[in-house]
This record gives sequence, structure tokens and C-alpha cells, in this order.
Amino acid sequence: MNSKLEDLGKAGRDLLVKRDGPLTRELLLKPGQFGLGRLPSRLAAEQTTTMICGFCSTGCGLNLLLKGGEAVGLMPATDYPVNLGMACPKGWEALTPLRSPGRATRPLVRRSGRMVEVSWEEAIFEMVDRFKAIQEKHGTSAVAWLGTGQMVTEELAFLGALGKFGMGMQHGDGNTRQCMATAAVAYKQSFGFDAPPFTYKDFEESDVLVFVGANPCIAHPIMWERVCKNPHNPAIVVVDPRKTETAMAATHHFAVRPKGDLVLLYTLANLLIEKGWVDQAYVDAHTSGFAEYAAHVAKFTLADVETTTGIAPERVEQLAKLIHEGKRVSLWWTMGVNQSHEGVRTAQAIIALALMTGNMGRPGTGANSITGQCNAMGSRVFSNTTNLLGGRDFTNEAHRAEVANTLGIDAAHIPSEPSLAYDQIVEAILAGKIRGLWVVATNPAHSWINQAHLHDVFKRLDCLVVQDMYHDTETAQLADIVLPAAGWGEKEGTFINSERRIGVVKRVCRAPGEALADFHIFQLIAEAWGVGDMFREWTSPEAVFQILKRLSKGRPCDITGVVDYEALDRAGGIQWPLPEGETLADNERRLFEDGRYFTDDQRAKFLLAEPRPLPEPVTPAYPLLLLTGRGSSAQWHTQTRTKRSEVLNKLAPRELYVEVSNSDARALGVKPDELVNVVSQRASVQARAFVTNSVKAGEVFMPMHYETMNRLTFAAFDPYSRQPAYKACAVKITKINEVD
Ligand SMILES: Nc1nc2c(c(=O)[nH]1)N[C@H]1C(S)=C(S)[C@@H](COP(=O)(O)OP(=O)(O)OC[C@H]3O[C@@H](n4cnc5c(=O)[nH]c(N)nc54)[C@H](O)[C@@H]3O)O[C@H]1N2
Ligand SMILES: Nc1nc2c(c(=O)[nH]1)N[C@H]1C(S)=C(S)[C@@H](COP(=O)(O)OP(=O)(O)OC[C@H]3O[C@@H](n4cnc5c(=O)[nH]c(N)nc54)[C@H](O)[C@@H]3O)O[C@H]1N2
Ligand code: SF4
Ligand SMILES: [Mo]
Repeated sequence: MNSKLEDLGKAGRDLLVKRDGPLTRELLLKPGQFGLGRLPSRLAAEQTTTMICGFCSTGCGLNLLLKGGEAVGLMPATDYPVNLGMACPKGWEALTPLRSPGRATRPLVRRSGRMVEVSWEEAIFEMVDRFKAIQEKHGTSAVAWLGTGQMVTEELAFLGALGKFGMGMQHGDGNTRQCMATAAVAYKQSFGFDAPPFTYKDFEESDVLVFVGANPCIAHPIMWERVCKNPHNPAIVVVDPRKTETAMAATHHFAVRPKGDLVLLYTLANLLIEKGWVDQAYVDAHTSGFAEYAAHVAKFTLADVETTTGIAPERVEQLAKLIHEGKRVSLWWTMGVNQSHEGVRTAQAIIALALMTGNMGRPGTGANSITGQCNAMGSRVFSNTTNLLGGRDFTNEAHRAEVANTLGIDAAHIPSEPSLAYDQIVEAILAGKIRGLWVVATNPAHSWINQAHLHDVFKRLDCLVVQDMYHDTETAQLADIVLPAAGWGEKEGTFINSERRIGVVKRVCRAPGEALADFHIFQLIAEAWGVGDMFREWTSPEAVFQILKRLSKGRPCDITGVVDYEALDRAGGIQWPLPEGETLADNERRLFEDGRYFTDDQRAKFLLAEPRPLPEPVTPAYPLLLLTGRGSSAQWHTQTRTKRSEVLNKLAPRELYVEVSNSDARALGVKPDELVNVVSQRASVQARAFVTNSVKAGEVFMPMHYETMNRLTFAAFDPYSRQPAYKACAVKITKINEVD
């Protein structure tokens, strides 16, 4: 061990050899030294503190009740502009998953097939030695990482900077690829920057709201509450193949055929143009490419619309009329659009409707992508994966120089190519090009598309490091090294929500055992890797926040005017942008009020494509189309967190189920609650039949929260965003006792 310590910089040496003892959390927790957070020193005397919820991107404010600086309970914040006193079950139960026996409390290393507990020192050096050995033999890009939209921005930026600039990795991506890549690319191409334009107030200010492939009643319940507060008796349109909870609460439901959206949106555009229902003044002043778009959509006529979309022509006319007559029309989309083989162009067809009807930049309008995870927006701007820090481009030399100058590093450390996308990283592992993988705060062995393939691929890795709050996740179980991480509530930093609002999270609980904040794990790895000097200024999340401010300077996401965490807290969160010198007159702001976009000519672009057939259409052998998504407001993704709460467990089914229409169930002879096989060309899994009219004949739905579900899905991707098309593949249902 001593010889290895020789390789460390001075600070790392101090860190690791202090008192000649092993590297323990006590050493790291020395107050002030590593800026772990405000526990107990800063919050000890307080009775309550506020912070942001760590599940979905709504970003609700919570009031934490403290005793001796530690949280003993929580309530939704009444004065936070996002949630106005409301929270969903996950928010109310947010503290429970922290106290679970499944928590990873000590680093683990696989020895002769078994995971054994080791010291931090041993785990970190094992990782560093093995990754370095891989890089020496196979090149620096033979090690990659998969990150997340569920860590604070300061940690995301640290991981991204450490991975690429410090450890020389070329490839790092994250679960935001599974989620927001389509919206990010669509905005970037159309608006010149990945900039969701809305503020939640728009939910209350519209007279027509159109939700495409979004089920906010389940996935964003507090955003839905904001819709319910709308005083204008709005028309609420839901475009979703299923009659979801949101569709039931809406005024109009369009049960589009899966991935019929693009044709539906083009037909709508054509109809609006034909009828002269276009805001030509807006189009002329603020957009480009409309003539080509109009020519393109001309062939999508009412006569053909029903065949592809399943929506009758008169209903399409009705929708066009609603949009035309609306004074303030807002269009919202989520995973029903993003997770598609043609997601980017579908999102842009939504953007096109908003542009051509002049529904941008005014209250209650916008082409609005709702994000997913608590910090999906933070990861889009600062994770240094697809984009260079601050929403810049790796391929742009000037951008690389800006980042190098701001961080005081040599520009040669910054890759000049963007990373491979998630699916390409998986394929590079298969090809033997990537041999070391570091998975941080995501659970691909459950959530990635086509699981059998992924499991097979992960087994080929020379070294898989998993950094997670729990030691028992599906991915941690495959790991060679597990690094135990502190979770939300056990560390501090900021999240950026769906409306671009930056909010603070705080340390109100002690992490169990030796679990460390991801931030500190990154510090240790930087030291052990020998690049601690590059991160001398990265002493605490709050110090990194100041670095992020500098990185944002002059960018559309400029936050140089946000002083610090305290200012964020005082304001009730602050939306980007807020450049230095500007004061926050209104804390619910939307973008593009002046009609100027971030493209070179300041115009928003109309972009288009030919609709393409489903990657895996149904066949006589696999006659049902499988849709997947969120099952209940009490379940979060792969359930590593929510399943630890008895309260949440009572609110959702414990077993995998499949929603089947009455007519399909009847034809198959399947009874309600019967255990059936759901079979795709890749796997067969068992599920309880939930016979319901919320799905149409020929379609079935399964929630993503159960381990086996993604064995069925078919790996297809959007060509521009490389986001997986989780929401359509061909399956059949067989009875358990049936031999097939
Ligand atoms: N309770 C809970 N809330 C969550 C999450 C969670 O795990 N649990 N996850 C968060 C995250 S990360 C995300 S990304 C969001 C996701 O939020 P949503 O996107 O709203 O949720 P999903 O259920 O994935 O998908 C939305 C709808 O798309 C529909 N759909 C499927 N195919 C199509 C299609 O071809 N066209 C159209 N128009 N619709 C289609 C599905 O039927 C589904 O109802 O939720 C966030 N909130
Ligand atoms: N079939 C199907 N599959 C899907 C989807 C779908 O609609 N259908 N949706 C996709 C979408 S939109 C998403 S976003 C993904 C989500 O997929 P994942 O990201 O894989 O899902 P999570 O369960 O949220 O995994 C987060 C992991 O991070 C850990 N964790 C939480 N907080 C911290 C922290 O602070 N530090 C560390 N180190 N670890 C932490 C949790 O314990 C958990 O293991 O799933 C995708 N998969
Ligand atoms: S809606 Fe989202 S942010 Fe709000 S309490 Fe629920 S999970 Fe947390
Ligand atoms: Mo997501």
C-alpha cells in the first residue's frame, strides 16, 4: 500500500495516511475540510429547513423537520413556487428509503466470485489499478462510465470532468439517454440550444393544453395539480394509445396508434395550413424552413390519417380547430414521444405546431418537454457527456478553449469528439473495445432495453464498478467493485427541474456505515488516480457551484447572477438563465418572449422527416404491441428506493402485471388476475393479467418497475438522439399451462 501512496499528490497523501490509519469516513467528515454539508454544524440549531425532493423532475420543495440537525420528518413546502404545499406519495416518503438494510455501507470487492467488505483505500486502489491496467493495455477509451440524472449537478460535473479530463476517458453517457436525449436533440436542432421554454405557471395560464405521450397524473402528479388549478376551464387533450389516468381526467382523448404521432402531427399541420390557421407574422419573423415544412406535410391528408393513426378524420379536424381557437395553447410531451425510433422528428413536429400557430413565448403557450428525473436538466447541461460543460460542443475548438481556461486545465485534456451514446458503449463492450465500466447512480441491469443482451455484455467486462446507495441492485449484483454512496438527503448540492429551476438539496441525514457522498468518492478517485491537482478548487459542492457559474457565463444557461445556495433558498429556487447584473423581478419565467432563438440567425427551425414503420411490428406469431412506462405514483423506476417503504409498497402491486384489453383477454381465454406468459422474440416472462379497457385490442401495457420486464423489449433507437424505443415491440400472451 505504501508504494501506491507514493503516487498520490500531497493532499491525497494527507487524506489517505492521516494518523497512519485506514481511510475512514471520520477522516473525511472533518468539519470544513471536505465540505460534506451542513450536518451537524450548519443546521444543528435549526428546527426546519427546506430542500428539493429527489425523485422526479417536478422538483417539489419539502420542509424538513430537524432534531439536532437531523431530519425526523417532512412536509411539502407551502411557499415554494413549484408545489404550493403539495407532494406525491414518493415525496412524503422520501426519508424512508434512506434507512434500509439494503443500503451499501462498506465498499465491496469480488474475490473468488464472492463480494467481500474492504476498506475504502483498498476499493479505490483496486478500481484505479484495474482501470489503469486496462487503459495501458487497450488505450484510454477502453474505460467508460454510465452516469445519471439523479445526482446533484455539482457531482455530475465532477464525474464528467474527472472521467474525461482527469482519467482520460473518451466515453461517458448516462441514463438521461434513456429519457431526455430526444428532447435535448430536438431542442438543440430547432432552437439552437437545449432549452425547455416553459414555466409551470403555463399549466395554469393555457386555455388549451395538449399532452402527447405523457401521463402526468402518475408520473408528474404535482404538475398535474397545477393543471387542476387552471382557472380558464381549459380544453385538455391527451394523445396516448392508452386511456390513462390523465386521459380519463382530460376533456379530449386521442387514442393514437403507437407511433402514429408523427403522421397525426403532420396531418394536423397540413390542416392548419390548408385552413389558413397559421400565424404567418410569427412564422415570417421568427422561424426558418416553413415553406419546406408546408410542402412536406401537404401529402398527409385527412383521407389517409385513420389508417396509420387510428384517429378518424373528423376528430383530427376537431383537434385542429381546438388548437386554432385556443388563445393560449401549450403542447407538452414526455416519454410517449421521446422513447421512439422517430422521437426527435416527432418532438419537432410538436415544436412546429407551436411555432406555426404563434404559440411560443407568451403565457400559457410553448412546445414543452417535461423532464423525468430530479436532475435530468442538470445532466443535460453539466454532465459533460453528450455536451461539453455548459451545453457546449466537444467538436468546437473555441468551446474547448473556454472550458480549459475556466477550469485552468490544458485544452489537450478535453476530447474533441463527443462520447459514444449508451447503446454504442454497450456495443463497444461487446466488441471488446471497452473493458472497464463505472456505473454511477443508475441501474442498467434492470432499466436498459433488451436485458438478456445487456447481461451477456456486462459479463464480458474486465472490471465493472458500481457506485450506488444499495448493494443489492440488479447491477450491483454483477459488479466487481461496489462503492457505497450517500443518497439524496445525505449530501448537498443543486438540482435543475423541468422548468429550469435550480433548487438546493441539503444534508439532513447521516449516511449509513462508511457510505460517502458521490462528491467525496470522486475526490478520492481523483487523488488516487494522481490528478488531484486538477481538482484543487473542487473542494465542496458549493465551491463547484461557483465553478459551474463561471462555466455558464455567456451561455443561454448563464447563472452568473445566482449568488450562492443561500440566494437560491431565499428565492424559492431560480430558473436559468440569470446573468450577472440582472435582478429576479419575476420568479416564474419562460424563454423566447422576444421571439429570438439561440440559432445563428436567431430563428427557430422547422425540421422534418418521412415517417418510418415500427422497428418491430406485430406478426401473426406475435400479434400484440407491448407498451411500457410508469405504473403508479408510488413506484420509482427500478424500485431500488421506493420498494424500501412499506407505505409505498401498499400503494402499488407487488408483482409484474400486464394490462390486456377485455376483447384480447376473452379471445385468449385469460381471466382477470390470471398468471400468464408474455412472450417476445427475446424472452418469456410471467405477469398477472390486468384485464382493462384502458388499453385497446391488440395492445398491452407493462410497467417498467419490475426486474423482468425489460427482457422483452426490442433494442431500437432514434437515429439522432440514440434514445431507446422502449414503448413498442411485438409480443404474444400465452396461458401458463399452454405448450407453445
Ligand atoms: N411515479 C413515477 N413518476 C415518475 C417516474 C417513475 O418511475 N415513477 N419516472 C420519472 C421519469 S425519469 C420520467 S422520464 C417520467 C416519464 O413520464 P411519462 O412519459 O409521462 O410516463 P410513461 O408512462 O413512461 O409514458 C407516458 C405515456 O406514453 C404513452 N405512449 C406509449 N407509446 C406511445 C406513442 O407511440 N404515442 C403516444 N402519444 N403515447 C405513447 C404510454 O401509454 C404512457 O401513458 O416520469 C417521471 N416520474
Ligand atoms: N421498459 C422501459 N424501460 C425504461 C423506461 C420505460 O419507460 N420503459 N424508462 C427509462 C427511463 S425514462 C429512465 S430515466 C430509466 C431509469 O433507469 P435507472 O436510472 O436505471 O433507474 P433507477 O431505479 O432510478 O436507478 C437509479 C440508481 O441510482 C441509485 N441512486 C439513487 N440516488 C443515488 C445517489 O445519490 N448516488 C448514487 N451513487 N446512487 C444513487 C439507486 O439506488 C438506483 O440503483 O429507465 C428507463 N427504462
Ligand atoms: S411530484 Fe416528484 S418532486 Fe414532487 S413530491 Fe412527487 S416525486 Fe417528489
Ligand atoms: Mo426518465
